[in-house]
Amino acid sequence: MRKLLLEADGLGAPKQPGYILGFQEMALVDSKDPDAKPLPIAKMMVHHFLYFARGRVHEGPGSCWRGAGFIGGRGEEHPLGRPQMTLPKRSRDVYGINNRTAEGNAPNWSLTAMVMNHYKRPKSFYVRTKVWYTTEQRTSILPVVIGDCAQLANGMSYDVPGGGRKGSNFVNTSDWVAPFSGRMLVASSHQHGGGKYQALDSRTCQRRLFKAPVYHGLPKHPYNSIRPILHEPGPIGTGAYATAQGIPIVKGEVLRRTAVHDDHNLHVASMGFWATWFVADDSVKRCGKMPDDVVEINKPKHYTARRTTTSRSRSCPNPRARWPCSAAARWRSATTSSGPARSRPRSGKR
Ligand SMILES: [Cu+2]
Repeated sequence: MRKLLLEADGLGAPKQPGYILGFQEMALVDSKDPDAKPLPIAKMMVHHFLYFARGRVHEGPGSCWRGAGFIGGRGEEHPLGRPQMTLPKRSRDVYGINNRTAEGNAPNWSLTAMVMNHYKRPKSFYVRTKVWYTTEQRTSILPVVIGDCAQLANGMSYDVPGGGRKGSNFVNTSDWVAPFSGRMLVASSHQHGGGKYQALDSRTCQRRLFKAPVYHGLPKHPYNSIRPILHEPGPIGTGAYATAQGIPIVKGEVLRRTAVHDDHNLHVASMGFWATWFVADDSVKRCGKMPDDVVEINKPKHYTARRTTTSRSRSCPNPRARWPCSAAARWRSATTSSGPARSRPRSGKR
């Protein structure tokens, strides 16, 4: 894992203050040629990229990552390097993330990159980031990470102990109280291997906002087939949604996130949080009408609904043995026993 400074010099990060309208690409490449082909994920696997513009204005309250200037990221659920945390084109004419300091300058960015090298030799590379950007005026988007902020010290991760009967679930949940009134424009669920789905509900309005599936790769997908296995294969997609109208959320409204994981097997460093984009709006009504323009934006073409495992401890006498013994054995069996592609995700039992 590396943390890199991207200076606001027009090369690392934008030189002019302005608005980030979305991220088109976050890719690993071999050269500075703008058309260089991204390195294959089977060779360089991106675990995550996280971009920050520390010190920028209009961060907005209520995020687990407040003060960090979070502006965007790519997880394993974006194997193609298109992070999807973006808006439909017409909304880019209206909204953007304010990329300027209180003094009116463009802030430096930083990039936290975790990449796994499968070239089996030391390898240098570039991270190519393409953003939609404007120096025109926009209404500020407030990126808010909704999770259990107590997990922040552990990088937002927690272990799922496993050991339950087949099909059993481990549920991690937390409540978030909206510190302002606004409209939620984007909501992107983040989970790792072992995740089944993550829900986001309004307790105040007694309604479900999203139930985000976890999409797994087919057996031949690089996540399942690359060796050596460096960690449990993650999803190739997770439920992510965008709406230009936005979901009305009033100040004080309580949202509950519910991350559901498989509890039959051990899952080290599981995650469950929502990366959201809001715009502040005091005109929203309590439990106002839900938008009718919600679209799902990160659903892969081919996937399986759930990784299935046949043996949890084939080569490990102690099923609770830590990685890599039991885990590697399970993943080996998992990669050979995934089911066929389904048209609809199957959700776990609660
Ligand atoms: Cu993660």
